[in-house]
Amino acid sequence: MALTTNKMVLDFVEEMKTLANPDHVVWIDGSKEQLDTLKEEACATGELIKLDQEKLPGCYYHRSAIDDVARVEDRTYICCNQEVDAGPNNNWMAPEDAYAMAKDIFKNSMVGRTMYVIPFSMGPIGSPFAKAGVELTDSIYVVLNMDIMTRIGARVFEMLGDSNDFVRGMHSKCELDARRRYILHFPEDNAIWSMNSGYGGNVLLGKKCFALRMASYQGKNEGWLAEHMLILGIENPQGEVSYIAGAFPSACGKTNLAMLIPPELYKKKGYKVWTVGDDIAWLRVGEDGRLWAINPENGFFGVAPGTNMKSNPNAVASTMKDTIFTNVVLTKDNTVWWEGLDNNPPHGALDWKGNPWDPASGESGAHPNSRFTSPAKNCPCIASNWEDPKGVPISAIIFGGRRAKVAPLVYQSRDWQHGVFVGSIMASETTAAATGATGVLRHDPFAMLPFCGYNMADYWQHWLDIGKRLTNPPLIFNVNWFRLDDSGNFIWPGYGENFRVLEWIIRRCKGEVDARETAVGYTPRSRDIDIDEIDYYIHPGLRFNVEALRAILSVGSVYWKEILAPVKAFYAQFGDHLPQELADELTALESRLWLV
Ligand code: OXD
Ligand code: MN
Repeated sequence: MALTTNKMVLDFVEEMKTLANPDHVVWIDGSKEQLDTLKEEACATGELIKLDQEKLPGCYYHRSAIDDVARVEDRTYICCNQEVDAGPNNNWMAPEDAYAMAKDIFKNSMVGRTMYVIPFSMGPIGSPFAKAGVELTDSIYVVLNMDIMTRIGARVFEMLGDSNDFVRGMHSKCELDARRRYILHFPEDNAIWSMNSGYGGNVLLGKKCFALRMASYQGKNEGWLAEHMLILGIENPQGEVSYIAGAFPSACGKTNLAMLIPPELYKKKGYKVWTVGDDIAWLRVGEDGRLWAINPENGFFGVAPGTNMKSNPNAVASTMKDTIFTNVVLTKDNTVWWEGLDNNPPHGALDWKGNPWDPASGESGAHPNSRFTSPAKNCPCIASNWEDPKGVPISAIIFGGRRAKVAPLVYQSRDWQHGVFVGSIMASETTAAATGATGVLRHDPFAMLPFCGYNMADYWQHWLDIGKRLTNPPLIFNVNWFRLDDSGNFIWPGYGENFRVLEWIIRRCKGEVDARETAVGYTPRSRDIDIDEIDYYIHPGLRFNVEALRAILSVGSVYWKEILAPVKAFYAQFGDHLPQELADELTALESRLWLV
């Protein structure tokens, strides 16, 4: 039975029902009984496998199709009227062509299946930040993941009332045919159509599709920001909490950073880290002229490999109940395993493809982009105010990526405009979170290249405009945990030790420490980053001393000069949409570099 009288919702459901022709339509009310029935049904068909309920209560296992394991950026489109509005950063299709193609693919795609209607909210219901969506899908896996990742059910329709302000999401697995796989966004119609995929990033439409691509477009029109950012709070020994938002490309450690445990040294002094979000932030200018942020999600869709009791005990704890695991190893006693979980790969297990797996074979058992979907409330370090409807005030923004050479461990931008420039020149080596080659350096401004729903140069302008409204803006920093030595080894220990850098950042925000002015921005004096009692658990062979610290704090002007031409070429793609301020910042950087 329909759960709303909102005519726009009813029309949308009716239109899609006529197109996809499901045998049944089921409205998801969010009740435990309904979700439990769906879990049983999915176990009966093999879509889910129930894990050992003693060891992993409420946990299930899923395998996706083997050619459907990551976001498909080359098949992801922004379908707006003018190509220039999508920008060179997006694939573009004219809306009428996209609708025609997609209708052909969706036609009768749900015959013999059930269409589930999922009302969902991005952001805590009742928050001024929150936005509603309705996702239609023929996948129980999607329903159950949406239940973890967003707030679903009848209460969302109460929030929506008669309003037309909801994203219309349509997803069908169709035949899971990779050649007809498309993720189409129609920002001008508030619609997302996703077909022939079952992979989370392509089908959990609240996440990348809505909370980033559609929301970034809405934010441009409505005066706010939707960002690929974690949010964390650092509590000092006096009990004051300062919040940091951080943008890093996919699979560069956002979840680990968001949940980090401070080194013993700091823990003893009384420092704590609280997680507000691990992937997405929606940010608004507050009445006090500060930038306020919420995490619009309700759970974590984390990368499993490499997650363990040392690298991220809080993430491991989050997965111990009510979690869905996708494409990891399934052990013979119905538990899960992945590379890097521990040093005891299981025998007699099945790999992510469902084949018997021999740990000695050299083949990995879990897919490198295998995932866990866990409720945020499971996380031991979740901030008590993580669902505060007004959000949290942001003191610092950090940008980061995988840079073998050029970027120092941390530097601070000169001001907001220069910070926007720093975000715009971000680049990182690609990872397994998207299909395509890994380890290739690409420009990924603000870690938003795959997620900005409109012309990225207009997005930079929007950031500059937001800055003008902030009377008390966050300071902007760039960090690089991934610098390599000449033999290709990481120099910085990373993980929990990154706290040492965050602490310097917060001291900068409070005006408690000075810095060295360099051509690229302000860097710490080596005496101001505490390197006492470093724990080398992740990189046992590593030894870090003050020389190494000086080396990674240094700004190698030779490397920096090498990035100027690629940045110019990257900027040139945006033609006259490029804000003059950024062109000026590039010129200013160039002249500063020639002075050193
Ligand atoms: C993610 C991604 O899943 O960025 O968060 O790919
Ligand atoms: Mn992400």
